[in-house]
Amino acid sequence: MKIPQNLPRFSDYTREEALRLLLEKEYGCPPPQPDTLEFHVVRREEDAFAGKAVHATVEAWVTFQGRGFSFPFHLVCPKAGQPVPGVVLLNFTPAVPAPYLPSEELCDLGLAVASFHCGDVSPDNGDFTSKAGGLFQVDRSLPTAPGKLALWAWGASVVREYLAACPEIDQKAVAVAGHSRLGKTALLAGALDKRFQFVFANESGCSGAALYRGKQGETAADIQRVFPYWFSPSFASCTGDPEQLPFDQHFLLSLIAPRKLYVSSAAEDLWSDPAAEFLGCLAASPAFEAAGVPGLVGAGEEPQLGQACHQGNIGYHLRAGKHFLSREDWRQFAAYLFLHREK
Ligand code: GTR
Repeated sequence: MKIPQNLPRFSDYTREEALRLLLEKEYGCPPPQPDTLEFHVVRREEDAFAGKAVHATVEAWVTFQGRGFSFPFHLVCPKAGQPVPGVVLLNFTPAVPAPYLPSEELCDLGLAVASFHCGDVSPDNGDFTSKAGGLFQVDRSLPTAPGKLALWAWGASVVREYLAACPEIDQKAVAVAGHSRLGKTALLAGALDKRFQFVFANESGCSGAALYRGKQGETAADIQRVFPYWFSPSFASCTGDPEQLPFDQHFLLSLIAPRKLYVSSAAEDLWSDPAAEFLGCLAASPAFEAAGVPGLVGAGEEPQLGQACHQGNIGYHLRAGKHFLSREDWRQFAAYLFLHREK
């Protein structure tokens, strides 16, 4: 298991060029700035989760060119008496708590989590006429139109905007997090929005942290065939032979430098391919080093089961088990965040 020889070099591009390449060929161009953005707290529970936290339900109202749209999100913030790190979690359900969102445990870890259901920003299917797709009049006849990952990443930035005005949040320690398709989205949101100082991508696999070249399990052709709407229409012309791609996924990871990136894999998640996710981190490390910070540190050439590499600006762990955003993943990520949080 080695970094493929013919990997395109991120250092051949400026950051802007590399980002443009990924947007034009893979994810599509993100929506423009809306005309107005307002937040309305529609419910506030002062003593949530055994009285440990405040749980606010917020509606984000967005207008663009005379059209309007809103989506709900939740902020569960531990009562810490001082600012706490914040995490914007893209989730598969609006529920709080939820299987990937163990709210009480996350409060105990000292994290405030703002979560939203990706489907409330744009449904996870080929519909681009409702919600954010309708607001921005997404035209999928254009090759670089945004796919769903780009629309959901936009939603994460809207929620980040809300956190920016919250005194209970440590503004120097705000993460974007997601699992699987939403782990891919978290990486894209982190690449696009530098206000996320941490990016946590759990089992993001194909089109996430995993390199396309040499990847086992899901391939670029597989994902494009089943989920064409996650990507720009132009992506269809790129997925034939991964060896011919002008980029690979270490470009996406490199765009997060010099901030903090955390990638996690599960040993039995062969569809995502832990080795390919790990190699993505190794291949992105030079971009972090070029930015003056360490990339993945202390990892060796292969991921080790149970090992967690927390020292560098790329963190990584491989846990036992299947495709799931588990408590163990959250604990590792929280440990990484507190280790690297600026004092
Ligand atoms: C699968 C897809 C993966 C991953 C996963 C998920 O069907 O092939 O790339 O995104 O869905 O999001 O749960």
